[in-house]
Amino acid sequence: MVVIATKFDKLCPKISENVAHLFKSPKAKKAVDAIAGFHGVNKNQVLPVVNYTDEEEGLDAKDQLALKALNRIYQLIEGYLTHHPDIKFVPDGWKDREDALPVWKDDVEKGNQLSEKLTPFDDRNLRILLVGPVDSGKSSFIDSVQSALRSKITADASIRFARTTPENLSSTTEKFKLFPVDYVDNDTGLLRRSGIRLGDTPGFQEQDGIKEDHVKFIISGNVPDCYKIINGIQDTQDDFQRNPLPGDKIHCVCFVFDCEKVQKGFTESIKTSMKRLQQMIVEQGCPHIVLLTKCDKVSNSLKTGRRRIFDDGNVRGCKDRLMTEFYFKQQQIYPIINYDDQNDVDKHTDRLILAAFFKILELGKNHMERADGQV
Ligand SMILES: Nc1nc2c(ncn2[C@@H]2O[C@H](COP(=O)(O)OP(=O)(O)OP(=O)(O)O)[C@@H](O)[C@H]2O)c(=O)[nH]1
Ligand SMILES: [Mg+2]
Repeated sequence: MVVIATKFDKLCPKISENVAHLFKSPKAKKAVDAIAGFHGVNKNQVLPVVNYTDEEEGLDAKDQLALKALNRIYQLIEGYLTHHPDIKFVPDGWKDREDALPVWKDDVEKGNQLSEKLTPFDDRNLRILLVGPVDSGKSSFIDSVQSALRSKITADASIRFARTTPENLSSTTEKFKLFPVDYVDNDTGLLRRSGIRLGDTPGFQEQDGIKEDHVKFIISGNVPDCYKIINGIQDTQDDFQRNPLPGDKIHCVCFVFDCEKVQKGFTESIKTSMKRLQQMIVEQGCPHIVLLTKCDKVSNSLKTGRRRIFDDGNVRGCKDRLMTEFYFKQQQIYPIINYDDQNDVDKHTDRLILAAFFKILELGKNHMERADGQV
């Protein structure tokens, strides 16, 4: 442990002229002793600094103290690691994910890439399901994928209305609804319908609403399109598909979590539901990924730009929390920002959304082929 002790210029104003004054000052020495005593650490673990506040230029004395503190921290870590050779630091690869995002230099290249990824599904039905807590951005993701594919803002799935009660939210989506995925045909420039369907569901809420069993019925293909599930699903109901066809089943599930809520922490009931859901999906052998939405809400730099999302400390913190709380793997987590109230699509938002969407297609296709006995 170290203690960073700030505002030493208040005890020793001459420090700005020469940092050596600090080490001669009896007042500063007394303060270091008191801080060390208070925290029960050695005096050399108390690191005096003077922070930059409103200066426009760098000051040697402040720089020296900050670097001295950093150097001391480095020495302590190095010493600790020498005595604990079993601890190894392996880069976790999160930052490298930025380089793995899809790239294109112009609209033609983007169109070629989309055709390459989507034409294999022109005559194959692929069903993708979005699940997660209420208000997490499930419907917005469906719209965001459509917007990125058409290079035009689309809002078919999400419903715009101001929520009046931020606590105890009820889902705005009430039905299980399949949205066909369209993309621009490279030859004709017209919209082309793929066999991909994005399935929207109501969000998990504190009370009532969708439950894990309902999702299980949907994954198994028992629930027809546009089924109102906010009131529950009974296998005795007329439209319940008792003998679903293979094409009615779900091929990939996307868990959707909102960064802001991850940061605040979920209630026990949502945590339990998400864990049960995850367990059930694994038991069903259905692949899944995690969409971490609303990254713009936890980061000032992401509010205005979408670059370097993998460098953002708050987004990383949310990703880490999902990994420790739900045991998701890092590779399964895709940070995104949905199109919310933008007038137009932009390349950096598209790249994040399409990275997640392409992964979903890959997982879904593999699952479909395994189910068909092709591999
Ligand atoms: N800033 C920001 N807002 C978002 C993002 N994604 C969704 N939203 C907003 O969050 C709210 C909820 O989004 P929805 O897509 O309706 O969420 P949902 O999960 O479908 O909600 P339910 O169907 O009610 O469970 C809407 O007001 C969206 O505009 C995002 O990435 N960033
Ligand atoms: Mg919704």
